[in-house]
Amino acid sequence: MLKLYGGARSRASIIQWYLEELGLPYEFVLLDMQQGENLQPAYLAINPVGKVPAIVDGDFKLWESGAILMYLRDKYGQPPLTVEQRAEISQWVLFANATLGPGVFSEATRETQLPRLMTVMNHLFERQPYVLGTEFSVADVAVGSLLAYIPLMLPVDLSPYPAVTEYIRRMSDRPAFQKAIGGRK
Ligand SMILES: N[C@@H](CCC(=O)N[C@@H](CS)C(=O)NCC(=O)O)C(=O)O
Repeated sequence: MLKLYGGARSRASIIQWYLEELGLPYEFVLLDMQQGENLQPAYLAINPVGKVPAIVDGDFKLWESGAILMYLRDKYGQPPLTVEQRAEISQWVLFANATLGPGVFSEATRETQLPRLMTVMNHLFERQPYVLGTEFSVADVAVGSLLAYIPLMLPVDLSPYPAVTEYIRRMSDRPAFQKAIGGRK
């Protein structure tokens, strides 16, 4: 069975959300990060960087949440993607991890980046319910998880961006989201 390695309140929840959406059986291996279990040789053999999440699927090991999401989509998602569809999903997954997350969660950049990024996302969700249009996809897991973490983790007011707030509510209502992330802080 596929193993997902994570810590309590870690980015492993993002992967867990998608595994739940896919309906795949998996084992969540909870590492005691407080005790540095992620830096012990047994886990460093899976991810030499010592960060979570990571997965082991048969003999295959993979780390970095964006890469894991794309792998799961490619291996277990339906229908198969064209090169262009896959590139567009990669765009959003990379945007979430390299632009949205660092821009909003870093205090140094939040003041300038949050309004800029939320304005773009608000316009997008005024036009369509999901990141790619009318269908939920792994791009929503990547982008939606980070957006949902904003009100859970940051003292910021999202009321100027009602379409983003409504999108977060839509994502949070999904049973798979509830199971993996819920409303926890
Ligand atoms: N870019 C990585 C970030 C991974 C990351 O920073 N994970 C944190 C937990 S959310 C971690 O493992 N921290 C432990 C440490 O840095 O030792 C990803 O998206 O997978």
